[in-house]
Amino acid sequence: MSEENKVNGNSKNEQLDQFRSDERDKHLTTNQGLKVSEDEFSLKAGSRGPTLMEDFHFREKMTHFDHERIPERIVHARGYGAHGEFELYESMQPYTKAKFLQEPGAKVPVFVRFSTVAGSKGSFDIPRDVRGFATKFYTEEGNFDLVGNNMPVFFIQDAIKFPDFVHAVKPEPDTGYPQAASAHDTFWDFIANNQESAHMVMWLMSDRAIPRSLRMMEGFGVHTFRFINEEGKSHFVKFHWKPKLGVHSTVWDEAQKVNGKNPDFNRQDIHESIENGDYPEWELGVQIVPEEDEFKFDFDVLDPTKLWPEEDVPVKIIGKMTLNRNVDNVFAETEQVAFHPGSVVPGIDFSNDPLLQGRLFSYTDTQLIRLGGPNFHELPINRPVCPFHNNQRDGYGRQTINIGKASYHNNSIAGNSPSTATVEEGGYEHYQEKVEGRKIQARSESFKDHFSQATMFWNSMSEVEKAHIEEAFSFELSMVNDKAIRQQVVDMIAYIDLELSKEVAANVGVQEPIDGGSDVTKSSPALSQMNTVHKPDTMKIAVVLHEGYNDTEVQTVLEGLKKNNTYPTVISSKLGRVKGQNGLEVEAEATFDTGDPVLFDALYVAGGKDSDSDFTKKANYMIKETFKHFKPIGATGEGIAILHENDIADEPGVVTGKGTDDFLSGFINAVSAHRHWNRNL
Ligand code: HDE
Repeated sequence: MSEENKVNGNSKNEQLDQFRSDERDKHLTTNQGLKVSEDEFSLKAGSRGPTLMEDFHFREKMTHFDHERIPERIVHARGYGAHGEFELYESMQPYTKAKFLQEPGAKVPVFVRFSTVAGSKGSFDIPRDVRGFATKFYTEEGNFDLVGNNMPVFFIQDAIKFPDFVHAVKPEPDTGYPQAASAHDTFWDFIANNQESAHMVMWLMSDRAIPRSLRMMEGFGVHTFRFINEEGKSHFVKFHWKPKLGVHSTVWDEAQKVNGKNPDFNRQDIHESIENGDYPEWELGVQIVPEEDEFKFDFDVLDPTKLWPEEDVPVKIIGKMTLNRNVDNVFAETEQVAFHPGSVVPGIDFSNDPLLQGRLFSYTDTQLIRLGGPNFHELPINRPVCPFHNNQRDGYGRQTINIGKASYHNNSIAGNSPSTATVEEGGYEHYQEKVEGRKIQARSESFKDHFSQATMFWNSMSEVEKAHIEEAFSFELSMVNDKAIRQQVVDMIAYIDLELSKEVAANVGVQEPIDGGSDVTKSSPALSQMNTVHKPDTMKIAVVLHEGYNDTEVQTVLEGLKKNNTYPTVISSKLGRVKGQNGLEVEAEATFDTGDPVLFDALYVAGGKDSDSDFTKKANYMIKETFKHFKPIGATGEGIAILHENDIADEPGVVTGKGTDDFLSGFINAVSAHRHWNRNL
């Protein structure tokens, strides 16, 4: 185990250590422990003869290799995992008896897996898609899994429709494409014919679907859960993760290019930030509604296509999660981790949200096929840090060696153990909700308004965000071949906002809708990304220079950028040392070929006296792309002349000057702002 893995005295980390294996400085052996003397040549009858069956090492090695893959997750296949801890700020004792939510300052280990939803495991990182945000809290009372997304609502209201929805978004069955994209006929056909999706589709068309970083997105439990306190009283609760760096996105043109230039952009970004010690942090928030207030809203709290506006039900911040350790082995940890919304601890319970209810079945079922049997809870990443005992036995891959004869309850030969625990002893008791009703397959009347919150979302967007949503609808529908589907979707958008639907109609070659319109005027400012946190921290800055740059200016800027916790990368025509006019040497870590501007948050052009036309041409490309994606640009020295060729020096977020403190603070301010939307493009 590496030294840094030992540091934080984290109980999950200590447990995982028993399973870690360091192969360095060891002899190569078979799985039976036999030392191997030859690993390059199979056993043959003569050096030019046939391979012999007797070569047990070859057979074992090849057989194991042949079985290295397991089925990828049907959804959320492409994931990134990391370890960390959750620390409580404020006791939730009035609302829940969950032990890890009692003592301010108490910490529990966590494992988080982020994911895209539709794409397969080898797809790219920034499709237009929902992101999974699943957290396993390893508490002393057992594992609590908060299996959420980066959007607070969902496409459907009832779990029975999930297979249909997923079939529609996945590559079309007769062609096998498109990969990791909703921009195709079956997805939009599903949307138009299942209009409960209206609200979620607005989120999917918004900037939230193309996050700049996994570290810069919110997380939501989506469903209404329950908190149960010591007295047995229930409150409805919704969970939120709020990123300390704020919520930031890419723009669509940029995202598409990033996917080609670096398909691992998001995973590399978070991996590196953890390695650098810039640990990603989120605060945990809860919205709490007393059970008596269940019917006080103009929507049903059980409906997963509805959110609770933060202005109506404030988000109480109760703790912080820090991700501070990358996995040692992606397969063993990120791939084999098994989440389940039904993994709860005393004090947390479910609501009757029909989507949640169905999920409570699906997650165990899916692990049985994916992880090959019922013992996946014994895999190191899935084990709780508290003891677990029951009468479940045997099955594929069983690791526990249960001793004794009794594997049934009740028994007398083992003194009726393992014994059930009373509530006082920490036994889980389901909340005794009173339920009455006929068995029926129907949508509740209270679930029938599909458009009000979709309109509220639209009303809450800034002009820029609205423009992005319109562009996203136009892009996606332009990829739909069947004109009738395009028309149907546009007709549906009309019930969210008539103007929006008209604009989209004009862009995608269908009739303007006749019916539609909405009288919803409500908005929720908390939904707009414009109102988020802005910091320069961990922003990636491309620093473009050539031989003969101004040493003093470049040095001041590079040092200043680092001091402000940004990550500068020097880019030049070729890798290696680049000399300034007075002899300073800086290392170019990327070339124009590998350091594409879409991979950076901002650009600083220093140029250089000895630059040639090829350098200027490429620096100009960097400027144009960065400008087009609304990102900050700074220039000093010869860089200013290159900038002037583009006629953008007076545009917002473009900073020029000498490489002094003034320039630096102007540039850092521009970097903090992240995007400068009011440019003349
Ligand atoms: Fe999932 N979902 N889901 N889901 N989900 C899975 O479980 C399912 C839903 C979410 O990183 C699967 O282990 C149904 C909502 C995340 O390992 C599967 C329904 C939300 C992850 C499954 C939903 C989620 C999954 C596939 C509709 C946000 C990745 C692999 C009723 C609250 C977890 C697996 C990870 C994964 C079923 C809807 C979040 C098939 C039936 C709503 C973050 O069991």
